[in-house]
Amino acid sequence: MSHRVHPLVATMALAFSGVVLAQGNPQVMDTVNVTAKRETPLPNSTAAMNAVEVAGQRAYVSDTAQLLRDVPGVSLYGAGGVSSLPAIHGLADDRLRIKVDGMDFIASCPNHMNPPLSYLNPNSIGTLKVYAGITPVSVGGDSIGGTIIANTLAPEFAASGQGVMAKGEIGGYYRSNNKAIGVNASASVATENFNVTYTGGLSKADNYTAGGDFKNYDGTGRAGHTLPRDEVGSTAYETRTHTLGFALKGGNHLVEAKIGYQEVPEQLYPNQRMDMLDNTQKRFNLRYLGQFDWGSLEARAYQEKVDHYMDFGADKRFWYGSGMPPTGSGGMMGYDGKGNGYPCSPAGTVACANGMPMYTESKTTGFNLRPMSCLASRISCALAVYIRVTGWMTGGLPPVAACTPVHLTTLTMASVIGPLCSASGNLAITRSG
Ligand SMILES: [Cu+2]
Repeated sequence: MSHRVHPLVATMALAFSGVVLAQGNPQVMDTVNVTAKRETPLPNSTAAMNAVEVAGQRAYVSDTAQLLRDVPGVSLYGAGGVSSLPAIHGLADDRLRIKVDGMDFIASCPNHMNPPLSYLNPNSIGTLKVYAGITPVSVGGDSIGGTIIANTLAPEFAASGQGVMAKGEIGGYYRSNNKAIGVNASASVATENFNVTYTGGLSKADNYTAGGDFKNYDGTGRAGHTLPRDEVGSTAYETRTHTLGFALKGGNHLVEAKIGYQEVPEQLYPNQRMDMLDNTQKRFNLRYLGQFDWGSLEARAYQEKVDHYMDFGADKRFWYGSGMPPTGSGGMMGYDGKGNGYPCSPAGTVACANGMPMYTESKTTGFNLRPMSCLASRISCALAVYIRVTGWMTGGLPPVAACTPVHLTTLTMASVIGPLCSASGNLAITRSG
């Protein structure tokens, strides 16, 4: 014989039994800790990549900016083979702040052929962060479109008792379309307190080939130089990038020095009537990072020097001018009616212009200081000073040749204080003449 107990009856029985039990033996609960992640008041980065995530793309990426192509809100202007220009929500160039190892670079070339990310080899990337839109003051602010923070690999030190640690890596790739070949290598030797690291990469490529003919002519503007109708002219490039770093660690103090050297003998631009025929960047970056009872202090001093030369490359017309041979190049239709320029004389006139060479020298010197208090982790105070000297420009065409060399000195002082201090300031002084 079985009895069914109504659920309401069972509930009331349990409730009253609890009252009786509680009256007899008072229960004292253990301490209950409730934890939750504190909301970050500052905007988080839209995307962040580390060396491991980047490693999988090194085999087919020659252009560091291409690593950002899948980041929401980021698009890339395809320019030279290794100099894509990132745009965040449609804003690019000087509307973005791009920091490389804490250094603020801008393109020295007036055509922005050498953007900051082009100075990094993809295999040297340690971390890559994108702030699309609002940028936290902790990374400097001062950008309308957003900020890109690229850092090379952080120095590694041997574990206690490990002795000397040595590691290295070598890689390479080959792409058949444009005969692109690249090699990269890194090596480091470290003790518990000292690290020396080299990273480098070489890449070289010819013009790439389209899926089929996309034009109905073979000429390039240079007599005797033609291109197949499926070959995209002015897409070849060659780069050589080297970075040597030293780091010294003692207790809570770290001192780093990094020396960078990049040479680009050639990078041609299919979207510009101009090509980069030589670009050399030398940079030196000295950093101190210390941890104290009150927080941390980061100080940095750096200098970048760029020598830039651009002119019409091999796949573009070199002789221009409205006159007819022998003193003119042949005008728009060329001396032969096929658009080819005539090597006329005397050069440097309206009727006969031999290319349009432009040289730019620039030197950027920067200092920044960033104390961070651990007592109020939302406060980040930074003081940065940038001094920029941009050199001179000369050219072959009369309008440019007539320009006097341009010297530009820019002094920027920026002080940034976090949201709790609710104040920020930026002072920029530009002098040209
Ligand atoms: Cu240029």
